[in-house]
Amino acid sequence: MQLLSSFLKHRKTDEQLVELIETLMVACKEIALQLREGALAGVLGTSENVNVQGETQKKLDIIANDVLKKVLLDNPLVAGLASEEEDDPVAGNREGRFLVTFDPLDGSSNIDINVSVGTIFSILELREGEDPASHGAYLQNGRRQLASGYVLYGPSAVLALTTGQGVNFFTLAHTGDFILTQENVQVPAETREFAINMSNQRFWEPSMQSYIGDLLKGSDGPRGKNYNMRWIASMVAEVHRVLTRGGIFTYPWDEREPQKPGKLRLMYEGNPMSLLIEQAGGLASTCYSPILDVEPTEIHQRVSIALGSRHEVEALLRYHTPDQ
Ligand code: AHM
Ligand code: MG
Repeated sequence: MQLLSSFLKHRKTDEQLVELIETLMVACKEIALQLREGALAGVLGTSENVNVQGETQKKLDIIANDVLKKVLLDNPLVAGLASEEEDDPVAGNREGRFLVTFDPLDGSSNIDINVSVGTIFSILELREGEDPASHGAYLQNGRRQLASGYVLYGPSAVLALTTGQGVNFFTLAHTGDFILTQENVQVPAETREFAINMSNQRFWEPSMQSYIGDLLKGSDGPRGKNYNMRWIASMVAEVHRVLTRGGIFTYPWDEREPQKPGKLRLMYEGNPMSLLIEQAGGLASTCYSPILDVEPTEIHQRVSIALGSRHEVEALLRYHTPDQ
């Protein structure tokens, strides 16, 4: 039985990074407890607030954000943080070394129906001379992430973590420890499973229409196999499925908001998930180029996402190249 911290120390992970990850897990354990109590703790339902994305915040969005903020800002290693639920970055310790971006409770439309949600996080290093209260400090490309991961709050709470040396799963035990339960996770290269919100079909680009159209043709179509579809509306749960048994998950650009390339956010959804997927041997793309190569221009910027099993994402990319 291997605990999270001893596993990381054995791998000679930077000690300060280990300390920061442990701090993040203190917050995630608290969030897991609040979620478990649900209606008993009076935490379900909607608040009066609207976040920077124009979305009405759930009570638990705010609770999870406050827990993460408080726990992180108490750690002197944290120079600053940026959250889906905060308009602007929040500065931490003057001597701090790390920046943390996070979606405190992803998939929160699922809270009231008791379906899986999760916390997504990304860890960056503060660059010399940058101000952790400024947006610019966080605008680093995804390949600069020191670590990323999520905690899925499902039937069990599971941490998927990468520090750039592969991906490992840790399960939250009743003792309060995260214990290694799967080492060196690999996304199978082939799949027969896709995940997309089909109700948006009429708004997609023609290339996405043809790709999904061909999947739906099954074994008689050009892809030559029958596909199954899943949609949980909780990216953490979808990515966990993809990491566990393969698949492709996509939330593409659609024509309703041409200025916003997709629904999901780059800095605390696209980048951390893409690092996990690449570290597990899969691919993560905007449908045109790797997500991790996108140069961010805004903390809350959106990105079109297609990630998962290598051969399936490669097939999707062929539909999006100009000569197809
Ligand atoms: P959120 O961060 O506001 O929860 O939104 C992100 C979620 C993802 O978890 C999920 O993949 C997607 O939104 C679901 O969108 P839709 O409502 O179109 O099904
Ligand atoms: Mg989210």
